[in-house]
Amino acid sequence: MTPVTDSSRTLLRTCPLCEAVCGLEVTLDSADHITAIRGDQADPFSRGFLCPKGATLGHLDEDPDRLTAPMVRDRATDSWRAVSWDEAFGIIRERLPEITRAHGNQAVGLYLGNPNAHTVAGALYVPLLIRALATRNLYSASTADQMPKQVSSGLMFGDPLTVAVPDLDRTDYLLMLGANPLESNGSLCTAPDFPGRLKALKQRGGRFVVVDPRRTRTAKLADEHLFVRPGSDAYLLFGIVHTLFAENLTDVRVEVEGLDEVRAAAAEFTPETVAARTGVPAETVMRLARELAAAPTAAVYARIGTCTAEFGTLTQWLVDVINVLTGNLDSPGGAMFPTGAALGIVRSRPFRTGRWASRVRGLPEAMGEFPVATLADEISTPGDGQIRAMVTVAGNPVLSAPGSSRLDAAFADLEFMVSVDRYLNETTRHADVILPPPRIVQAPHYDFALLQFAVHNYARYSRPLVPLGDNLSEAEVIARLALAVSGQEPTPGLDPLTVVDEIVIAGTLHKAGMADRRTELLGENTTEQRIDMMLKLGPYGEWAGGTLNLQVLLDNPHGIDLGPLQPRLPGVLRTAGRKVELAPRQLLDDVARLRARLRAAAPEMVLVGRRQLRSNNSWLHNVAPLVGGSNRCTLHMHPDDVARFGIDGQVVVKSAAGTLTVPVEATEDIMPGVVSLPHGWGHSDSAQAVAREHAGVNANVLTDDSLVDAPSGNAVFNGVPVTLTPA
Ligand SMILES: Nc1nc2c(c(=O)[nH]1)N[C@H]1C(S)=C(S)[C@@H](COP(=O)(O)OP(=O)(O)OC[C@H]3O[C@@H](n4cnc5c(=O)[nH]c(N)nc54)[C@H](O)[C@@H]3O)O[C@H]1N2
Ligand SMILES: Nc1nc2c(c(=O)[nH]1)N[C@H]1C(S)=C(S)[C@@H](COP(=O)(O)OP(=O)(O)OC[C@H]3O[C@@H](n4cnc5c(=O)[nH]c(N)nc54)[C@H](O)[C@@H]3O)O[C@H]1N2
Ligand code: SF4
Ligand SMILES: [Mo]
Repeated sequence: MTPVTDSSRTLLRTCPLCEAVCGLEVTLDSADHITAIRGDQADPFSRGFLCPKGATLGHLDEDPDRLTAPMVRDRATDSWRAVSWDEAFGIIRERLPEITRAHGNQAVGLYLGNPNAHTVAGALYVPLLIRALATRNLYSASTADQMPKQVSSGLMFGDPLTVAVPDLDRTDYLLMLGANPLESNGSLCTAPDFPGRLKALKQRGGRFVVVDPRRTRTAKLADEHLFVRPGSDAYLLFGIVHTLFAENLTDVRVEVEGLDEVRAAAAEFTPETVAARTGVPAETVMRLARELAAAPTAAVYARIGTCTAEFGTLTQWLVDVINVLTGNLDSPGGAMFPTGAALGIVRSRPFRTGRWASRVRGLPEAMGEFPVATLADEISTPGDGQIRAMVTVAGNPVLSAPGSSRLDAAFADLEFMVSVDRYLNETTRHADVILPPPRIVQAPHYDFALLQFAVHNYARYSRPLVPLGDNLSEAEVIARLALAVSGQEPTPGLDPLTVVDEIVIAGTLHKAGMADRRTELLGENTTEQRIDMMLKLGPYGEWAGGTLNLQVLLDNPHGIDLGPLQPRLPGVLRTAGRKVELAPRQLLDDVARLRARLRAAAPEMVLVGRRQLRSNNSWLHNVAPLVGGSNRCTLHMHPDDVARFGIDGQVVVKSAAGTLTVPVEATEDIMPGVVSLPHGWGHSDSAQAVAREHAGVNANVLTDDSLVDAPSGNAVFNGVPVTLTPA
């Protein structure tokens, strides 16, 4: 341990970089520089776990390329200058409302990127910006990620936020498809030290099977790894469902609607039929079904590899169908619904999609959003409702969205763009104004979203470790941006944040019948008072018969253990009949699309993605200790394919959407016929010095934005047909 002297201090905070929500011990010197980061041993959930990204948060903080003042671009010279906050908001107030006055609200698009799921500003203040813009042109990383899970959960359970997660610490059998938590640290399954939890599963005698076209580090840890043809997981899972019915292995323990319809839908997907398409032998499919049925407890878990695919929603649906059929939904050791501590949105009507459709391609909305795969269409296609201005918050869609060359070109044609971001990067270079959030250590932290998906109920709040100084909090940036896009000036003497917080607090208390308790809310500012209110009204809250409030979390800065996951059916259901909808009409209809593709000729070579431990989507490549070594942008390819195509060093990869030249890394750990390229690279023109040196190529030049998973509109990143030629 470094001794804590007068000039240095060690403080606690949650890591905001990924879904594992690890507790950190951050040592700061007298000038508030981060001098050391360790895992917080006393955090009851993460128990000291730390990965290389969390450990290098100090380097990110000291990055000389990180923006520390608002930036404005001169379009004529394409040059940037730092300006005051007042000047930055003044420009926005002048330019953006002019565009909506002339062309209507739809003329402004909003893209919300991944880090919004990790910030208080994203959770509590971005909704204000959404309301201020009042546009249907709302896009986010969700449709490049987990929308299939949300749509299937919404249709089955009535609420898209009611997502079942594997009860990782108690299950006897885990079937994992398309996830690699040894690199990603887990997703839609908040579990710090996911690797340690998987080892514990094995140590207690459990079994763990991985299905992935690559033999990943996770697959190597597993008891069994099965190669699967990319994009074919829905067939594999249907084969399991078929077997469960055919061999009378079902044991449904929750109230469901639609059991017969599922049986009928699965009838044609026999293990033999699906084997040719998936590459998984029929006997193996049947054995998986028998093992899942026989295990005392079991959970099926499928993540990004299966979501960002042509049949993402059907796959996610079948995951929970199997969890139901084997008696494991909502049961300890199975797939369970976590209970987060903060009051969530209470949905009164069952979830549905397609309440409106996108202008150009007629794609249905889901959760109020259009697919990011059609953002370029909406900017580039003239007509009434065309997007002419964009706001991006914490996103880099020029690297992360499918068919991103089109998006890059479309952004260049915008009349005006504002980005809230830490960096000048591939996306924000198109902005007229960039508004930077403060240092991570200057932000408060509570995981509103991620703790709803945690494998153990838990809560932790961190106050800012360092005062804001001249910076604005990201909450205030968003609140002032919301005013500016409406053409409003802040009222002198009134803090815009306080104004919006008071409105939210009054509305929430009124709805809860607690209007007279405003003065009881604790906290240093109105943001904290909102958090106190959400905790008090939440399931463990002081105002709901429990004991939780902000003070309890402040008194327990390592976080508090709220116990193992508990059964929550039927209370958590929001379906019309308050039963699990096992066969939603919309999904049964989509089975026709799946059936039609069963016998389609398979492309010779297909592309999938992969994540790297020391990367974070598109934005940690400027942190020197993280890049290099194994963290490089290379195309993984089986040695037989390398030899067959006569490739030596570099290869030209061509898809329907674009062409890239990339270095090849031959590895036995990938299926023949499949190549893998990580996303988030492609920094050759970057303003960030380190990232530019480790540029790599943008995988999304190859992905095709004309293709989406029909029910959710989700992007298709895996199973992209490609051709390969030696460079
Ligand atoms: N081919 C392919 N493409 C993919 C994927 C894939 O597997 N394959 N995965 C998809 C997935 S799952 C996701 S989630 C998306 C992610 O894609 P995006 O939503 O575009 O998110 P990031 O690439 O993580 O970019 C985050 C941006 O936020 C900025 N930032 C970081 N912290 C903060 C902050 O605190 N506040 C603000 N305002 N900005 C911040 C960073 O500088 C960066 O510009 O990519 C998707 N794209
Ligand atoms: N280090 C690191 N951690 C991260 C991120 C990061 O960029 N870097 N990103 C974060 C984000 S935004 C997310 S959403 C999560 C995602 O977390 P995970 O879901 O664990 O994502 P990956 O590690 O990409 O693992 C996906 C796996 O799916 C496999 N796959 C590809 N196609 C198919 C297919 O058709 N079927 C099957 N069965 N498998 C397939 C790939 O080979 C890969 O091994 O990770 C988060 N954590
Ligand atoms: S696993 Fe995720 S939350 Fe934990 S230290 Fe690493 S980046 Fe941070
Ligand atoms: Mo993601």
